[in-house]
Amino acid sequence: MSDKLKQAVTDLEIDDIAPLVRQALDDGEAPTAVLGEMCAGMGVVGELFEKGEYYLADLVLAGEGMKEGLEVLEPHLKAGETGAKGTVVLCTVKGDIHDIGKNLVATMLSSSGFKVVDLGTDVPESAVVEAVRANDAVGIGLSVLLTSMVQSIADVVSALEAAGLRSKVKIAIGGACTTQELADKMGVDAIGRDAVEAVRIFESFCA
Ligand code: B1M
Repeated sequence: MSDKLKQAVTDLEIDDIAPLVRQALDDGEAPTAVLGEMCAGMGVVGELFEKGEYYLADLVLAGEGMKEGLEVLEPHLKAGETGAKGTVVLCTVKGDIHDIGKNLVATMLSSSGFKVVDLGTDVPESAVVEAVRANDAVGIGLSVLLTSMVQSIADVVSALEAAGLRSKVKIAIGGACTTQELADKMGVDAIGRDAVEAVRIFESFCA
């Protein structure tokens, strides 16, 4: 596979991203491989931002490009949508508005047979509890990218405990700032490093 797509994301060649995704799919590349290439480009964008070579406006641009690419990719990833495996409540935690990774996890879970209740971004713990109750969810996926917002994970756990729901639902976290150590500290059940691993985790929760 060429790394044209990764390069286009890295170089913020936003208008090239969706056409390159289309071309890769036409060339017979697996949708998950195309996705991996886009994510790799986004990783480099993050590194350049950290080094001070890219600015916030560049992150916004990269985010827009990813969304355009994903619009082309998502119908191909969603082929197996049924909802039969159970319901997962998914969101980005309170204080955090990053949603590209969460949206990918939602797509992969749906395509693997889960019903996904996506609450969006910057979601308070009360909304998570309400959604778990209303949808009889088997799992919760929390996306967390900002180190400053990890306390929001503990807030969800505490709110579930207070509502008497903690033992009925498994929680997985994921996103740039999450680690196994953090998962242990916050009292959640698993950490998913990418969208494919997230699917494996929720499948294991249902087994
Ligand atoms: Co922000 N940002 N950002 N940002 N941003 C990061 C996260 C950062 C690491 C960049 C950096 O400094 N290197 C840094 C956080 C540092 C930290 O706290 N450790 C950062 C910062 C500081 C900020 C702001 C504070 C900047 C500012 O305002 N000064 C601000 C915060 C706003 C807020 O949330 N309150 C901010 C804003 C933004 C934009 C809005 C401009 C934009 C987001 C656009 C959007 O999401 N709609 C943005 C972007 C694009 C990024 C980076 C560059 C890319 C994130 C991304 O989309 N990656 C990011 C750098 C990085 O992550 N290396 C960065 C691609 C995506 C596919 O990967 O989200 O990791 P990811 O998801 C993966 C896995 O992590 C996993 O699966 C996904 C698919 O494989 N996964 C899960 C994710 N969620 C999961 C949930 C699960 C399981 C797996 O549940 C079970």
